[in-house]
Amino acid sequence: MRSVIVVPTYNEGENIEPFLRAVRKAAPSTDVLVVDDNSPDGTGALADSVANELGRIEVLHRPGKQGLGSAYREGFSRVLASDQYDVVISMDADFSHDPEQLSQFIQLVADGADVVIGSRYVPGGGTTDWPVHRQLLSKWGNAYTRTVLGVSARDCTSGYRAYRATSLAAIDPATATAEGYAFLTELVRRLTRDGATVVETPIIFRDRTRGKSKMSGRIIAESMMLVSAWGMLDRWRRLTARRSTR
Ligand SMILES: Nc1nc2c(ncn2[C@@H]2O[C@H](COP(=O)(O)OP(=O)(O)OP(=O)(O)O)[C@@H](O)[C@H]2O)c(=O)[nH]1
Ligand SMILES: [Mg+2]
Repeated sequence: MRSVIVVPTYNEGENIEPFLRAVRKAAPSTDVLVVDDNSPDGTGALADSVANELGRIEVLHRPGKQGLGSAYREGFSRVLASDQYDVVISMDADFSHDPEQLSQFIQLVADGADVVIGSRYVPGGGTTDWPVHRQLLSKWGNAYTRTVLGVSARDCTSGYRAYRATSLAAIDPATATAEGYAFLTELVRRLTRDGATVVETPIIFRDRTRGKSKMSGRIIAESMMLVSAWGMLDRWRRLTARRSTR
C-alpha cells in the first residue's frame, strides 16, 4: 500500500529532525508531507534540509500560524489531489506518537479498516507523563463526545491515525470547519455517518519532552462548543426525520 504521513508543525525545531529520521527508519517506504506554519524557530528550514538529505519528504510552507485544523485540511487536500496514495496517516511531530507503530496502522487499513485511530482509551492504551488535569480533560472530553455524538470511537481527539485514502476523500476533509483538535472529532463524526469501519488500536501517548504545547483554552472551548452543537443538531435531525416518516 502506498502511504504518506501528514505532519503539522509549529515550533518543533528540537523535534523535527530526529522525528523525520525515526519515521524513515520505522517506515522506510512511507512518504512524508510536513505542513509548517512559518515557525519562528526555523522548523521549516530544518525540515527542508532533512528532506534534501532523505528524499520523499515534502515541506509545505504556509505564511503563518493558521491552526491545526487548517494545517490538516491543506495537507490532506494536497496528498489526496496527488492521487498517489492508498493510505493517509496523520501524526504529531513531538514524539507523542510512536513511529514504531506505523507499519501496524498501515496493515490494519490493508486488512479492511477505513480509519485506524491510535487510541488511549481502549485496553492497552494510555498516557504517560501527562499531568492529572490534562488526563482528566482528555478522558472526560472524550467520554462526553462519545455520548453526545453517539459514535463508537473511544478516542475522538487522537491525532495518530491512518485513513484509507478513498474513505478520507469521501468525507471531504477540506470542508471541515474546526480549527483546533475538534477537527479530529469532526472527521470521526463524518466517517461514522458515512458508515466507515472505524478501528481503534491502543497507543501509549507520551507527553512531549522537547518544545512547547500549543494547547490553549480557546482550542478546548471550541471543542466543547462544537461537540455540543453537533450533538444537538444530530438529535434535531433524528427527531425531524422520525416525524416526517410518520
Ligand atoms: N502547522 C501547524 N501545526 C500545528 C499548529 N498547532 C499545533 N501544530 C502541530 O500539531 C501537532 C500537535 O500539536 P501539539 O502542540 O503537540 O498539541 P498537543 O499535542 O495537543 O499538545 P501537547 O501534546 O501538550 O504538546 C504538533 O506537531 C504541532 O507542532 C498550527 O497552528 N499549525
Ligand atoms: Mg503534542
